Amino acid sequence: MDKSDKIYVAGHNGMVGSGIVRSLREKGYDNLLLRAHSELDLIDQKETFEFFNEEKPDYVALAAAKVGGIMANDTYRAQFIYENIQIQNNVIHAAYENGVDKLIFLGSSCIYPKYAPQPIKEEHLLSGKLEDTNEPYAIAKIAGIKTCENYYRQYGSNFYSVMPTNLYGPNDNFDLKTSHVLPALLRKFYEAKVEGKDEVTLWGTGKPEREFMHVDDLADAFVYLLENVDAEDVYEKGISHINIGTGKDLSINELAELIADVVDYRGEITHDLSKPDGTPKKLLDVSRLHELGWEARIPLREGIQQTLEWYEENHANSG
Ligand code: GFB
Repeated sequence: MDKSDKIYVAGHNGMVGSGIVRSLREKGYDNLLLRAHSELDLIDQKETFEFFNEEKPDYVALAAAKVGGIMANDTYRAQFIYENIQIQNNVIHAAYENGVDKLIFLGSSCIYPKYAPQPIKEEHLLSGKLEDTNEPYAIAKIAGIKTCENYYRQYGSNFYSVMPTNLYGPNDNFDLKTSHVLPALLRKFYEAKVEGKDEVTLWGTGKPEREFMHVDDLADAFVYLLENVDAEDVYEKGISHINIGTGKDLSINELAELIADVVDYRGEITHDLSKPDGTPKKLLDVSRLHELGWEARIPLREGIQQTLEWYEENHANSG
């Protein structure tokens, strides 16, 4: 790869896309192609094809997607399946038609069966039933993995997918109805501390276990793979994608205690059992990623502290 290669980061205003942009810039890539949602609607096939035809990017980071936490996934089910399939189909096919050198598609660990063996290996894809709350999103992401794989198998396209674990960090969604658990708890504990409340309520039992990775780690892994790993390195090993995670997980109750400690909240923690738990556990097996030469670096406590500081600077006073 050349530092002046034209790299299109689809979804650059989101948490993942903005992390990838920061990482690419830090590493000296200075020809980034970026379009806000208001300038280019990737759900629109004609607009997307015209954009690729005009711009002819060399590389594509496909981080544009409709995402959200457990309740957003369960509520906006039609939008999650339609918008995600539409975006990825348009971008992947346009990349193929315009001879893109490499495309990496981002998914999520919810693609695996609800009761997959732990830690979850890439080979466990499509070996059992999915978790119902995020089935539409998971089906869309599985379709994206298979689209990349089969464009490689039929056309030889250098396209493949990476599946990050639950991510957090700057530019995350802190809306309590639609966010993931980590930003939601960070906000809840922060507000309880500032407003002197003596109770914070978690959704569900708090028993499910999750693995959390800071977006800067994910972005570093992504650029490492973009620079060093091709589609044939993935598919020739008999897998369709690469897991990206830290290899460590904890329960939601443990996460809540950790965030309470970072925020210095000393009140009570209660549970709203009318809310779903989702998958009981999803810890990724990251041995393939380690074999490829990359490991996560940011410890969870440090990442939460940094995200809290970002939240205080960017959101805390803006309501
Ligand atoms: O992060 P989260 O929304 O999504 O929830 P998933 C993880 C766990 O935290 C669930 C519990 O057991 C929630 O019930 N939880 C406790 C909370 N308190 C809260 C809260 O205040 N807000 C939220 N959001 N959760 C998503 C998938 O699953 O993970 C997506 O739906 C995607 O498709 C994403 O894969 C990474 O980890 O359960």
